[in-house]
Amino acid sequence: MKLFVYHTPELTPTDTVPDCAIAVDVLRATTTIVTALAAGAEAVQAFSDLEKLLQASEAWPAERRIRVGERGGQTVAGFDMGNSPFDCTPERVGGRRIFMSTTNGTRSLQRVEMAKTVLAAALINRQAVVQHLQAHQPNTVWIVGSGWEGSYSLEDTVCAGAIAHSLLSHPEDINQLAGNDETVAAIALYQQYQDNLLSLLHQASHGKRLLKLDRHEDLKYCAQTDLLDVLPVQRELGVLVSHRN
Ligand code: 3SL
Repeated sequence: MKLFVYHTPELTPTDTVPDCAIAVDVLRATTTIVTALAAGAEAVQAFSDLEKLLQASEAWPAERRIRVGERGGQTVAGFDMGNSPFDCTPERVGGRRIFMSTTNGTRSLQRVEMAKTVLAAALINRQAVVQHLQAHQPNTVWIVGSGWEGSYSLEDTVCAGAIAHSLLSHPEDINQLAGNDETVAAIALYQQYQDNLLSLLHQASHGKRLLKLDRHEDLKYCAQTDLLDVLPVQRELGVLVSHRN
């Protein structure tokens, strides 16, 4: 297995697709996707474009859909929910399809949607992702951070590092596993912060943005590792369902 970390969707190669692509948006889209599926949502359908989301969701029975829209950390006017994982209770999302568009996370999912296998990862489901990779041994894996509007984010890189680090049986295996320098750097970031992930999220620029919006509890939740044994897998273009390990 060769693992490549890309910090943003824009940095992924455009002339090839991997066997397995893993989209990461710790704050907060992929954390919310994992939580919604754990709470019994039928599926999460991701859109980068709000208009396309509204059109597609119109065709779905109103009582079986939830429209999640986030821009700049805030709920989009007219949408049912913003992007907080705390909104994803079984009462609210159980049995429903989530139609979701967020500033960055749904864009990275869309960027890798042509890969043979597409997964969504966050810190809260790190172990579920690792188990899948260990069981299936794809030849090439991309972990794609969502960043913020084209720029680097600490929280997505540390999650990439957490996944990569768990794949190493011995430290020297890094030479075999790492497909690019970003992978080595992500592992080093994780090693530095693994016992203090919440403080890293507090230092992250998007973490600071969310704290200004009073989302302290969201950061605490998103900083937890291996909380849920849920693996979001793309079943059809843009539609993620839960694959329980
Ligand atoms: O950028 C995104 O996709 C969102 O996850 C941002 S937020 O955490 O909902 O503000």
